[in-house]
Amino acid sequence: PPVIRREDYTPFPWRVPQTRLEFALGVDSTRVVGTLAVEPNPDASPAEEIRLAGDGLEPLSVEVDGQGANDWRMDDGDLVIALTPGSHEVRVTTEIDPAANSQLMGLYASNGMLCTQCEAEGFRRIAFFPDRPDVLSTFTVRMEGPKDLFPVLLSNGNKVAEGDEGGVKEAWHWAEWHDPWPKPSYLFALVAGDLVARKDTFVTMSGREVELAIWVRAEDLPRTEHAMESLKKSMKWDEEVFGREYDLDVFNIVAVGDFNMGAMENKGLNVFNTKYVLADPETATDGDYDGIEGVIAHEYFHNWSGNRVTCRDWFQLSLKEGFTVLRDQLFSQDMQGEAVKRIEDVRLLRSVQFPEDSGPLAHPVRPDSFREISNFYTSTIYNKGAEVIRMMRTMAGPERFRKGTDLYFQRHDGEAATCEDFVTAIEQGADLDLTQFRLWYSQAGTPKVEVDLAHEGETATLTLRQSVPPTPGQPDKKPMPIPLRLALFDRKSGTHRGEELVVLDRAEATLSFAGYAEKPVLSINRGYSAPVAIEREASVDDLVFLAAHDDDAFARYEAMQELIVGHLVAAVGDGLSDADRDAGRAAIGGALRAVVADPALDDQMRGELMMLPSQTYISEQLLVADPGRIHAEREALKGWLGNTLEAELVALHERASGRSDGMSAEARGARKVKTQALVFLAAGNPERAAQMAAAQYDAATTMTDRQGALMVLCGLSGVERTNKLIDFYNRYRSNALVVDKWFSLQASALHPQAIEHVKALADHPDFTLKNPNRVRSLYMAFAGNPHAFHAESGEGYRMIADLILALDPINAQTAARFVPPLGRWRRIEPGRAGKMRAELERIAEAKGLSRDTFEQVTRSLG
Ligand code: DPP
Ligand code: ZN
Repeated sequence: PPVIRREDYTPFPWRVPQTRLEFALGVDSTRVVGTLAVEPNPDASPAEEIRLAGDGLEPLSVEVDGQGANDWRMDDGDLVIALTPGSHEVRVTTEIDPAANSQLMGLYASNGMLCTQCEAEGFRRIAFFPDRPDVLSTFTVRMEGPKDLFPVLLSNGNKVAEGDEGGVKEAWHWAEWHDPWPKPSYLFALVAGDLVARKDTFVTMSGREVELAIWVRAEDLPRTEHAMESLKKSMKWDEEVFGREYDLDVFNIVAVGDFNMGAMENKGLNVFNTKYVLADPETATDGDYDGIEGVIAHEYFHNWSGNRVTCRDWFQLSLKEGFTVLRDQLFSQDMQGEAVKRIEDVRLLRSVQFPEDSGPLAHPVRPDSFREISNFYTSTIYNKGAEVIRMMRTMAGPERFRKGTDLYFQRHDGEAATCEDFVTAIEQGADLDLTQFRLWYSQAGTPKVEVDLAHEGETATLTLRQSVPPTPGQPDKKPMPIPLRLALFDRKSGTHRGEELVVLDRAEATLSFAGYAEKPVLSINRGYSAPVAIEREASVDDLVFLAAHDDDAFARYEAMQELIVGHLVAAVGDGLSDADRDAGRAAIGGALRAVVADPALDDQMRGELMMLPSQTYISEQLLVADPGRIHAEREALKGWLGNTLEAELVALHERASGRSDGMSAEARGARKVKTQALVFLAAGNPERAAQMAAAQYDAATTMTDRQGALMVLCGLSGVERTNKLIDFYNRYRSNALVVDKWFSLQASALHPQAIEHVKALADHPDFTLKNPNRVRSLYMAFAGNPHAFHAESGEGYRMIADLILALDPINAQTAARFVPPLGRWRRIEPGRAGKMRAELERIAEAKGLSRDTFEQVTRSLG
């Protein structure tokens, strides 16, 4: 497959002001007639033919200006038609088989309904079209189909007509939709099925009433309330915080059980994975509730950051994704509380994006080349992209940043823009000089900042040194502007004299702070103001101090993490003397005890502070990691803490159990610390923890409590584990999303037989490779299970490679997502690394690999 390069961009020679699509719908056969009004693009060099992208399509008829055309050819799946200069009408008929579409790209059948997914390049599986984001067209869609199978017919925009008469067959009906906003084909959507809606209305800031509908299967209707509330909150928030008003009379959301991604922002007709719509306390966890709120907001916010202003080409993907992630993060901070949300976002960044950025798949926020764009829907594009824009906001302040985004929306409304356009608008609107800052878009790799604080006389001297590591294709890097919020604490009073924002824009800088008779305690990168790795030799005392006293919640969490990471990295490195091990554990135990006891903390924050750093994050600190040793040391520490703090943890569990019912913030916090307490106790006193977990399971009034208890039991051996797993399955077997949890809990458990469990689950009647949620629930959970995936025998690696090979022909996009865990081999100890590499080679040798998997495997072996 060819490599596509950003520098090769040229505009499309034709414009397509109008597109009319006519669908005769059937599950096994759908006929599509596409009529395109085309005219030469004055901004491009003229062409004598038009290339319409196709993927697996055959033209049944080709007409130009109402006449059958002969002057056309097929080229690599595309339809190339000769055209004389001037405006034309091009009409092409094709037929597709939605039921056979297991890739879930284009038009496909899910549970009897028909739906679409077009981003990034799925539209070319439906109709021949210039399927690229810089070709914007006004779409009119007429669809007809059997009324009994498809009583509901939806597309983008507004429904303009419908009827029962005139269908190709009796008992058919039809509907016509018109979307007044020109859009690229990746935002096209169509849904036909037996659906019911939760309806509501929203009055916009200018007083227009918008009809809201969330379409689901009838039995799911009771679980749509939270999604609807989230939608209304998102609409209001985007008006208040970004000044963005909704622009159609209807906003439809459809929930689909078979979906590759989380959700899709098609204009006026968002299509969602059921996972991000359906919730009630009995079947969804607090995390699921937050996920729904965040994803509903994200897709809604795309209406401006993505749809009204779209991307010129797919290299600009972060233009809409990074910005929209930032927008949904700020929204969730406002809904849920800033501190906890920020900690969660940073944890995700460091556990997914950092490993990506330090491995063979590292790429800049604005990539330079790709073979398959689906592989670039990455944590770098999304999460690092959001961090990069967040830094601009930090440097400008929220008010000036808003001036920048206002300018961006105003200047580029209706256009296909670039990351450069965005930066320029922020630069001018917010009055910032972002010349050097643009490096954040072009340089891959997580910058490292070495921090040293010296003290002499009355002066504290801070030295900062940055370096950006080499990444594939980018051996040498330049220093970037790194905004660091910092404060110097007086050890005695436990206070500081105010926070400063320092922008480190050179390789090295030294700052002096006068008037400190004693050496202060440094709190740096507060609020995680820059997505960098801070390296410093902070003393255990300083970290304990910050964990207890820092007034920045993130910095407090960070101090806890640093304290534990420092200890574990030393333990798995050269090993610790008994005395050092005891001292390290005592410090961590003391800090954790203080967290458990601190009356000033709410439980949500307490739960964050109690969390041990993840295995991936610890591995990231090491050039070459031994997963077995890290796992053993981490578990040993957990066990020691569970043992040493047993009384406190049991008391915490008991106290929290008294107030963990309902959906209040307090109850949610209580649920969080309950399960945290059980996690430590399970490592320290498994018998007692098993009893407590079984009791928590039985008394549970929410999925959060029930799943938390079952998660703990899954890691233990014994009869309670079996009993509760059986009970859970029987209780929820008809609910696919909860059955997913049942698979995941077993696949991610630290149980010694996890590999055997996963093998057995792959043969379970409920397991299928056809449903991405189900595949991920078993195998993504397994690939993230440090102890089972990294089994010394290499069996875990083999299982993931076998999965990739089996899934690739069915769903290439999803299969390729399983390559990165194997691609980490260079950072793993040689014994395991050889086995991981061998599995990648085995995949690479397979015949007929998809472009998706081929690209990821090649880069990973690279
Ligand atoms: N649906 C995906 C998202 O919203 C891709 N646009 O991020
Ligand atoms: Zn998005």
